[in-house]
Amino acid sequence: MTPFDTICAPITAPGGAVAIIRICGPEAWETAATAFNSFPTEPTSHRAYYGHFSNGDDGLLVLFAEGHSYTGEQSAELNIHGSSASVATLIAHLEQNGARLARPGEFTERAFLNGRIDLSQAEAVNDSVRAMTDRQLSITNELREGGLRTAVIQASKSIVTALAAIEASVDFSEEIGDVDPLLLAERLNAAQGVLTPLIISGQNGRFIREGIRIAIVGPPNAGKSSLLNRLLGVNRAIVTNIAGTTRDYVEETCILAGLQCNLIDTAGLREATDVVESLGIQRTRAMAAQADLIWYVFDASVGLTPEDQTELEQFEAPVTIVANKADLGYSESGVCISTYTGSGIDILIRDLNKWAGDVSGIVPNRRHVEHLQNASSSLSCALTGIELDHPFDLLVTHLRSAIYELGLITGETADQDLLQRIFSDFCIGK
Ligand SMILES: Nc1nc2c(ncn2[C@@H]2O[C@H](COP(=O)(O)OP(=O)(O)O)[C@@H](O)[C@H]2O)c(=O)[nH]1
Ligand SMILES: [Mg+2]
Repeated sequence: MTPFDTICAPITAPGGAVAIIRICGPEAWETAATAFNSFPTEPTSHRAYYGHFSNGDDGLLVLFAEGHSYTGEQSAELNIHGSSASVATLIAHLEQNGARLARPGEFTERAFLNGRIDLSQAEAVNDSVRAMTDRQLSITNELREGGLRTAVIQASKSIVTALAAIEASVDFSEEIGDVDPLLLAERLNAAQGVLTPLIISGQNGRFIREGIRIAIVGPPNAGKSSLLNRLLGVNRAIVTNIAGTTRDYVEETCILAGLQCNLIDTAGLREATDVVESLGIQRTRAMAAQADLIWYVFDASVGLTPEDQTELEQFEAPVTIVANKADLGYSESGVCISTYTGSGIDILIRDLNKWAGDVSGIVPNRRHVEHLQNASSSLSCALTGIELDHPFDLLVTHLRSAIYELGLITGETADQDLLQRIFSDFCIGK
């Protein structure tokens, strides 16, 4: 195990009734003992002890022996009352008695460096903490439990075996003879067979994983802000019957049909009457360009105008047309809703759900998908090489690069830069 120093940090968010401070490293128990009046003479892993802490607070101390903790190192968790005063005084005491304040993500980084989890699992820890919907949580659980790690190792093994066979046949051609190209192709196809469904599931699950950016766009007075308010269940955006009420965009996150949605209400599209409105409309177009999905809202009693048609042709993102004010009129185009009566909103949400797709099992994140794709195209190059009877030593580069790409997912081939990028995204205490 890598020798590390002893670190500490609150692992709970401020504001709760209870706070937990974790200490981990070679002197974790020793440091905890300086802060706790009932430290046992024979400390036992996974036991909780009641007593008083150095700051006068009372609570529980839980001990974890080396090899049996989150990071793999000796650890202690101090359960105290959740006030900021209690946390700050205890942390100050620990800092004076052998521990240093942990950097963001340092506990999980140590778990990774100590080989308890791979990089994909470490990333999933962060996602578990941030999951907003039960679908995000279940994706994240699968990754955290090592679903991707197992699959990637399996693919990697097939490639390594193929590579070893080629290298042996190059080095010892007289003793071993040539490699059977069919056998080689079979190994690489086996690896492809693992990677392809992972890539598809990562792509299909993107919106469930990351949430959906939905820009609510359309002519003034169509009821865009009313729709936002209705979906949020609060009067977030100003609604009036004056065209041009919404000038700046309003962005809010909510959960619709179990999907994390970032709803962006925008200024109505029309010839602006003043500078502020025209800047607002510029922002509307920028929001529409960045959105995953556009809800184009128009007034059903007015109908879709030629101006609407022109706007609709310009969007690059997929568009769902929404005919609002169904209580006043009817439109053939799009989903008919009324933000007044609430009619049709369920259909709009069902449409969203269908649009976002469904996935189950292992859903790799964007970073994983990128490396899976790179590995997969290297394998394709190697397979083409085999088909075209290329000399086997030319395949070696492709196979090495596939192994390297897969190693970036598990972290095996990750450099310091990549690790830093990933762990700096964590909060302190993770
Ligand atoms: N009859 C009716 N009026 C609506 C409906 N939704 C919004 N409105 C009204 O339409 C006007 C414009 O609404 P607003 O949400 O500000 O539209 P926006 O300019 O597109 O954001 C307001 O007077 C709303 O009360 C609806 O479903 N039915
Ligand atoms: Mg508005």
